[in-house]
Amino acid sequence: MAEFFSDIPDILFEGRDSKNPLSFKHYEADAMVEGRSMREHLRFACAFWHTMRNDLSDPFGAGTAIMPWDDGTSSDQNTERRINAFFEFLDKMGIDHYCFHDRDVAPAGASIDETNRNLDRVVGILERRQDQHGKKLLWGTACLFDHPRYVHGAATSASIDVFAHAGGQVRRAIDATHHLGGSGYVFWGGREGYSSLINTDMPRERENLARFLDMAVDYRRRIGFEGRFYIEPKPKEPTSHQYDFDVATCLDFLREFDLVEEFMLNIETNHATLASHSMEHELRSAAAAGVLGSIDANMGHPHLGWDTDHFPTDLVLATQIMRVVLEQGGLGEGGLNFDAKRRRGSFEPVDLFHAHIAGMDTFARGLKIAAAIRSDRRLDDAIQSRYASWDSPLGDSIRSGQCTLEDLEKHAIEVGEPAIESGREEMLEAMFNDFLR
Ligand code: XLS
Ligand code: NI
Ligand code: NI
Repeated sequence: MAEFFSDIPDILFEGRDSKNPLSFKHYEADAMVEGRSMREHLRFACAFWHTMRNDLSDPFGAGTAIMPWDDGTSSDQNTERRINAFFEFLDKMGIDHYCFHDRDVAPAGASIDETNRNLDRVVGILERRQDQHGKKLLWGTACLFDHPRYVHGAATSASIDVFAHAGGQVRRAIDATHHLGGSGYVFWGGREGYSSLINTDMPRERENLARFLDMAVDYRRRIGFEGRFYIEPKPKEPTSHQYDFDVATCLDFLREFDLVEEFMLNIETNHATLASHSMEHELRSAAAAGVLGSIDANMGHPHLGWDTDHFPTDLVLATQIMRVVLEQGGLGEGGLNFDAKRRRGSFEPVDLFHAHIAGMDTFARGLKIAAAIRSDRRLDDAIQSRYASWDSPLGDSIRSGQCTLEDLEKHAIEVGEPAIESGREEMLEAMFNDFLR
């Protein structure tokens, strides 16, 4: 029963010639691409914190979002109404998955006991709504950055008491995720980094973070939670340096502390750009190490240097992302979570629909284009032929560790000055562009 968005129709696929803004032009959930439905490839998820809790305030002004279902209180009724509005939204959008932080869905209480009771109650509501609406939890997480006690971090706080609070909170957030059948649980560093090195014992904080994650792995095992654990890299903001800086830094950390078997990565586009990487770089780095698990689909603004969480509407970007995802055979239990918010000026409820439609259609189109690029093969062949000299006996001996520097010298004398070939960068970029239609 439509209650909160009664003036908005179900969003349906109408095809690329439709002029109806409240329809999909490209996302056709059951259409097949490379032998799988778009729904399965894309596994879209909606972020409760942005879609239901973000009032669109910014450091310079108050919230603008019109949310008739939300009276701004932490009452039980309001908490439940928000959840009801959310599931109605998911239904109308045809989005199958969602993600939340513990504190987005359930308010903190005056004591740990009361906070836990609030969360338990809400988990019961979420469970019923999931069943009624046929929705799934992609991942849950704990908000370890909002409360003032986490001002200096949570698992990397200078205070062992804060560390303990964070541990208890993560325990309950994993319980909630487990209870709701979540397919993953995310650790985003929040304030796990430093504001300044003048007061920071960096090695100790990194070690503490590793021990914290160890305990989470141990807990997961004991309760039998089989969902994936993800780390979400981010280089900075709100800290000036975050320990999960980027994919390479996370991999180094996970390997150093012997955690690499236990974690995959949830990679966010705007975090990649904050780290001065392209999203494709981050995805390829993770995929090569077998840890590309899930994606926070958003994008930054080219002129702004912070995590603006724009909805992803860049077709080139979506195509690059889906090309990597297709190459690794999909995201498995992961998905594309719109960790994205509307602009402050897009404050009407209908803008939530426009924003998600824009993101979903962009990715559907990116998926189709990426599949076309793959079946055409010219771009893949260009890379393969560029490295063709490595498919040789010398290449085999280098890869197998047999080859010595003397062998290389002998080979160099034999072949003489190598013939160097053009990289054809612009030709290939033009070829890529030809697919964007
Ligand atoms: C913040 C992060 C956050 C995580 C979940 O920048 O993207 O939203 O995805 O805690
Ligand atoms: Ni995120
Ligand atoms: Ni982010």
